[in-house]
Amino acid sequence: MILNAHITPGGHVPPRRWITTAVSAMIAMVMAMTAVLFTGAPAQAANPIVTDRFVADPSAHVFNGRMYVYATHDSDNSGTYWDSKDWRAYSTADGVNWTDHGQVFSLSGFSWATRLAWAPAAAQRNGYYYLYLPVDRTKIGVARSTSPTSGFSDVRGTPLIDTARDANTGVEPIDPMTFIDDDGQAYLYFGSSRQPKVVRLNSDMMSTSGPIMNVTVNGAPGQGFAEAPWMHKRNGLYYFSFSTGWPGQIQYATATNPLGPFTYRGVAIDYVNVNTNHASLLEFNNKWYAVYHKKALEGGSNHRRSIVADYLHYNADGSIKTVVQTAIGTEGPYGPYEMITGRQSGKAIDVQSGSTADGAPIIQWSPKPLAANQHWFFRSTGDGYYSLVSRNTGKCLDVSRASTADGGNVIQWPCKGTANQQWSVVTVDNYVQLVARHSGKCLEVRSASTADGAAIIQWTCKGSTNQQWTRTAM
Ligand code: FUB
Repeated sequence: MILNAHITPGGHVPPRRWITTAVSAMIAMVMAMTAVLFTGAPAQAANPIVTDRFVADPSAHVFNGRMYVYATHDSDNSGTYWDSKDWRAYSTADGVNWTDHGQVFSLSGFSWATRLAWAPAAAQRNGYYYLYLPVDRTKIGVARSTSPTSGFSDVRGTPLIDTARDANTGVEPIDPMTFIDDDGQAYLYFGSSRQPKVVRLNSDMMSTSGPIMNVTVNGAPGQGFAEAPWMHKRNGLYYFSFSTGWPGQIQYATATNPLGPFTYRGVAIDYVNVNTNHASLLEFNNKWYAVYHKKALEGGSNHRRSIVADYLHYNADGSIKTVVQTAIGTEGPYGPYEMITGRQSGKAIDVQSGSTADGAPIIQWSPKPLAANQHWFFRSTGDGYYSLVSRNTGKCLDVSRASTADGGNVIQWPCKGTANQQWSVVTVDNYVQLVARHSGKCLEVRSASTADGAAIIQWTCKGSTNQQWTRTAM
């Protein structure tokens, strides 16, 4: 059951914060009581998607029209190592509102496992849901249930993969990923220590078929694969993505065969602010998502990570556009987004310091293609004007206090559809002017400055180059 409505009727996104104060503790208690009354406790929506605890290593899957995310439980570790003891699940029907399903399995469910409940994987087949769970850094077990969120048990009673028993597991068979191809063949990818592995699964999804094989990725720069393999298929092409190390990027490679060999194509997710990177790339409700982890809550660290979701986009040639990491996540528009650069300065319209606050000043800054605070979505009002929505925050470019004066400040503010947040786009040669609906004044770089940090303001339109802009698709 979805319990949280995280957007108030006015469309204002409440601040996201980690619960630390006594007042918040009381709120948490009430929320916990609510959780007892209902089947799922509320989680937050914008990034991170879970705010009441640390969770990591998302394995995201669409089952029956809903996205489920299975996670390592970082709040359950010592804080100095990845020594978690259980796994949790979250789900969403719309990519925005998340339901917390609590713990789905723990180390104690495997009689043969002792420690290190690491990155999970999941699959659905034949009326069952399967979790693939790496433990002890040496084994992967399978738990099965008829529900995606509860009732899982060890179906084999022994590991599916075991370094002590199986050939070619590699030294560290961790980070499983299950992929069922269109022809019904299922694969289990896993691995660390620079060598990804793959093995076919039988249709029972709890036994393997044939040998464990090495996955080859050709052409990756640097050291290539480190951990966190992920497989997805799009337009008949197999995309194999993985983390490159500690810290790591999520790089990806493609092939026409799920077993490879794969050819390096690029970076799907750049470095995050913790020393591991782990991502799911998937399509859900006709949009593509990157679900990954980073430090996003107070008290976060390399071992206390949080799961975030951002949209994933492709270029026309099937290559992945490196994910733009945002605060608003999938609450913001899907896009397309644009960078807006000044004709005179060549600098980009930028929310100062990537602030998420209401009222943050809009300035110009040197273009940074992956900076979400320099990306804007032109949302049509339907009558000839546009709101310019920040990719980072989902907030709108706004003339402060609806000033009509020359020099009126331009800020970000929650979108509310008022005329001081609406702009007409007037083409001048190969450039555009952006004219505020309420004042008729033009967006400009104050005093025609070419410096980083110069304020963006409104001024009487005069056709000068500091009032002209280039729009570039990102
Ligand atoms: O959570 C433990 C380990 O950290 C995972 O197995 C790796 O992918 C890394 O994210």
